[in-house]
Amino acid sequence: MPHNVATLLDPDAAPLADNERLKRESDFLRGTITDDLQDRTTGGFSPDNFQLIRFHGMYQQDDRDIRAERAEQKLEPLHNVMLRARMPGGIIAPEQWLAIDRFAEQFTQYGSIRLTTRQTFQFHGVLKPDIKDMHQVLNGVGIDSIATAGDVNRNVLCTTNPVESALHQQAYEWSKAISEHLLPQTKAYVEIWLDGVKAKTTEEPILGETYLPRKFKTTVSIPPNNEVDVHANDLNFVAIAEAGQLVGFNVLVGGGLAMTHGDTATYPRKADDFGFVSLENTLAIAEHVVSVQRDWGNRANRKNAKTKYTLDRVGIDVFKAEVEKRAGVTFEPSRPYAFTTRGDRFGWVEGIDGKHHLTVFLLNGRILDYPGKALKTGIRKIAEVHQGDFRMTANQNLIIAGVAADERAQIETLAREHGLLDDTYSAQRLHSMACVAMPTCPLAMAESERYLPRLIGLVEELLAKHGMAQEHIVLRVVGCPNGCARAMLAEVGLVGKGPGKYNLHLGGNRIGTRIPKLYRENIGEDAILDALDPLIGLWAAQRDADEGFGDFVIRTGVVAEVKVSKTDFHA
Ligand code: SRM
Ligand code: SF4
Repeated sequence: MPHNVATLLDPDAAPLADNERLKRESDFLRGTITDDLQDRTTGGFSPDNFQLIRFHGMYQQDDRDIRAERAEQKLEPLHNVMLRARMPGGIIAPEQWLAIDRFAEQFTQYGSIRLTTRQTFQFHGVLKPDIKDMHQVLNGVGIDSIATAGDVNRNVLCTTNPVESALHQQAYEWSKAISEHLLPQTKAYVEIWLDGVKAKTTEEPILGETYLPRKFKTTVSIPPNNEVDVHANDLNFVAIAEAGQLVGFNVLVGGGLAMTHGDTATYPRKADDFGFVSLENTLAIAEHVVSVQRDWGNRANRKNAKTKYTLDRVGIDVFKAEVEKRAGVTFEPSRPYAFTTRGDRFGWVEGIDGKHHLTVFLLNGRILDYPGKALKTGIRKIAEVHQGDFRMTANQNLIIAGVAADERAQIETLAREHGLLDDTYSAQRLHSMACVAMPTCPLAMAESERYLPRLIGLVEELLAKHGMAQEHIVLRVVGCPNGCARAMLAEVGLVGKGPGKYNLHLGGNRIGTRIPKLYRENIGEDAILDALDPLIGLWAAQRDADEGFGDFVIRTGVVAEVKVSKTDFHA
């Protein structure tokens, strides 16, 4: 019996989610966006278009810090959009950087460029009259924002490995090819934002006319670095190389990190190993993991719609067999590989091609000129002289890549002058990350990006108190259980519950292959520190050689290990 939506769900008991209606009625993602764009009586979009602009890479937002004040003045919220660009593998050329720097400065509410946990950048606070210009400026330098949000395959990540340049180039080409293969075919983006010729779209051969049941995320990774955090993603291609040449990929399916507070039917889940595929079968496998999820994913309940829930509902073997049948490809046994790290290599490294690469730490990926640290100006000045490219890492940092030996000194001077290189940063700081949250994220329940600097200082004090000042804990904070800074793969993960209140999860590991378990619920800063203080003390006293904090709390039974999310995570 085919496992399609009709057979897996009782249509009477479970009507389709409203997003299904609006996708179906949208004429392949056009909706009435153009009409809304011309309506200057409001800065916002109608409810359906509010959803549809996401497929074009934008979210309607407003500044939550000033929402109440505007309401008192009987003004509508200051509607604007956040734009997220499509940058497979996170590579951006200097001339592209200069264009986005100019746009951010002149036309965004905050003036910032925000690097994300998925190797791209966001503009926050673009007003309606400037939206079309924004797309045209980006298009002028070869950047688009197609399918960076909405129920589609999102920006495809690729490990930023500048050292093994040949292998990286091959893996990067695959991330671009997969991204392009899975892109929507509709010309709505070109028509609406670039004034392209109207061309009737008649089908979406891969995504289908109602697109996917939910967002879908893909990576290409190069072991041993798990920077991309494969277990946060629906579909992962783990590069298998022989003598420095890519020969194929191990395929991992069904990762995802979001949950909903109080709903035990939702949980973060690791991806399952489906096996090895050769290069010539890669696109077919990508296409049919997507097509099976398209047809079998839950279109009634968006909270249970992602691939991870489809796998748990139909069974891994059934899902995998259907992919094999549709693709006409049989997975081979997985090839050996190991992830041993997922952090960025800060400072200079030399690649095997003799080029030099400088990774700079950018707290939360927020690029602005701060007092004493003119980060944005610094990157602009580097872009003006840099001959190589920039690479945005999945840890919200930036690599100035492909620097010739005789240009290294100039780049380093500019980086130091503008606070992009700071040797005083602790290991703890370099391993901490937060999502955006307030004031732009409408879903934030607690502060995250704005809280992280303070929290890092407090954790640094605890480490120093126990003689561990040189050590680090992979610390990630998210403002709500959607988990955008991947707290559900951290050694210590804080998940926003309400203003100043977080759930404290412990027991992820340093390489991102274990999900942390709830340890304390709905606690404020004092209780967080009270919980961590004795545990860090025990870790300092009793750890095995080089044992990470997450491994320690699992080994000593502080929290139980999450092995099978569906049964263990909420137990
Ligand atoms: Fe996310 C929604 C920011 C990576 C899971 N995410 C949002 C929105 C757009 C809020 C909204 O829907 O209105 C946030 C915008 C905040 C703002 O003002 O910018 C937002 N997510 C981000 C970013 C910018 C966080 C960051 O600090 O870098 C990341 C952008 C990535 C990108 O470039 O595409 C970001 N989001 C993630 C990740 C991590 C990852 O993919 O590696 C996750 C967890 C992995 C996963 O998907 O399971 C993630 N974001 C979500 C979810 C929960 C999805 C779900 O399965 O239920 C939402 C809410 C939703 O989709 O309904 C969400
Ligand atoms: Fe917003 Fe929640 Fe994502 Fe943070 S985790 S950016 S608060 S949706």
